[in-house]
Amino acid sequence: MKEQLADILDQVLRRNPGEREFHQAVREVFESLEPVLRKNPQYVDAAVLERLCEPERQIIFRVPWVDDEGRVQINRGFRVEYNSALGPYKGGLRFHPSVYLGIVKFLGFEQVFKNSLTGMPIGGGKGGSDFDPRGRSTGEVMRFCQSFMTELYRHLGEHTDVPAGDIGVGGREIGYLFGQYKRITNRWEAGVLTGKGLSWGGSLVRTEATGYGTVLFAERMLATRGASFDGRRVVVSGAGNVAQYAIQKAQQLGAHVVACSDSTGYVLDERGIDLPLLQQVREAERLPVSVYAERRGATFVPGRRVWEVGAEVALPCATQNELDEDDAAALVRSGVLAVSEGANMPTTPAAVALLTEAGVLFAPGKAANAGGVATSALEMQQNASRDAWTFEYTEQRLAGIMHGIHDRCLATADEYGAPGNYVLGANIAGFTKVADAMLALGVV
Ligand code: NDP
Ligand code: 2IT
Repeated sequence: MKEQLADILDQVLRRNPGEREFHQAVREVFESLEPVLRKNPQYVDAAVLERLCEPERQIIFRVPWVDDEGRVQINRGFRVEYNSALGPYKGGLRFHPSVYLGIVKFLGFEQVFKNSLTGMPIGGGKGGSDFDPRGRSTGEVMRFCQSFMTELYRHLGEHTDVPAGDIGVGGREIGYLFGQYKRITNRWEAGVLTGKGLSWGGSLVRTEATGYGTVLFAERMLATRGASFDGRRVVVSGAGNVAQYAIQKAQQLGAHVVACSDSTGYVLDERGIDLPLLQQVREAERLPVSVYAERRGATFVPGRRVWEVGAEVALPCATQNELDEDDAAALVRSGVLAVSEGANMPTTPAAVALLTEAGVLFAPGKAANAGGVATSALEMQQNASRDAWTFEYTEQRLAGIMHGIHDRCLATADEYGAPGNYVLGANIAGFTKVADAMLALGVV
């Protein structure tokens, strides 16, 4: 079985040259699957793995737009419709200069397993563009979003493919994308995008859901060792959507959140992060975290990673491969108890190994950050029934889903003889549901 897995992985690497992040994501899942394939040879016979490594559809398109100086700009747009065995393609759009096919495929691959873990009827997809929204005016962002949707709309639909936000795509961008979709199709089709504003079809708690879910997962994980967030020193990376609401929920649970970051460096604020000020700086004014530090009288450390300050709970909420072996070693030296991934694949494989060997509780992103997409599915549910739920009810649903994912990961890890291994539990539990659906649907 090991050899068969190695052969399939080899094929994946050969067929997708240069897509480093995609290779990493596939390799990480494959490392968990040997016991499940041994027990279920039908998955091997039906080439489920080979099919899972080939997206159902990959769309790449030109996005032309005109900047404020009247110059024509060209970006590249992507949508990888990865797997629809469990439901319509579902997953975010990322606007960041580092976006290329390998990033979108890694995110789409992860999304398939994550969405399966939520227990909701959603398949996996991901998209985005190498457009860099930083330094662009609101008018430029709007024209870019309109051009992007002018091509993408024909591939979308509430029963077909339902995008949402990711890095560089928040409420503002979803508004422009939704507006253009509505204009082109002449349909007020709320279920075609999630993360919408509350007055035009959005769901309460969607904005908070990813960060909240990451902390709720970590809370449940800490409880398995009789521990909690109360009084703990917490460090968060990133300062965007996921980071902000991870900070908020951790603070609600009594944690002392002392640091966060962005691509320019990190802020150390021993008095505890002042979230309203951080949101004023990052959301309202779209400025770097150094401005927060200046206004707050906190320390800003340029060009370094936040992990060096040490923490009892670490929440990586920025981007892929942002916590490496050295960072993990620094965290272990500082006595870290748990790491819960708010971002997608933020911890390098060597860092995961080091944390696991040191006995640190480790929650992989496809389980810990699933609260965002799960609440997107709740938004779709409200849209389909033309209903709007309360904050309390929606948050209760989110908590139930996160606890369910946690417990399923743990039970699956136990079943396969790896107690406490959330990586193995998440990969196998996520895989099994999709694999069974793919078998049932025939060779498609
Ligand atoms: P935002 O755009 O709101 O924030 C991203 C944050 O990460 C910013 O602080 C940004 O800093 C920082 N960042 C981005 N790229 C880099 C980089 N290459 N190096 C260092 N810092 C970087 O995005 P989100 O908060 O929505 O997303 C954060 C992570 O969470 C991503 O991995 C995303 O895939 C994942 N995620 C998001 C979900 C959601 O619902 N939004 C759901 C599940 C996962 P700067 O502004 O300086 O670039
Ligand atoms: O990575 C993710 O799960 C997201 N960016 C959210 C996807 C969604 O459809 O809400």
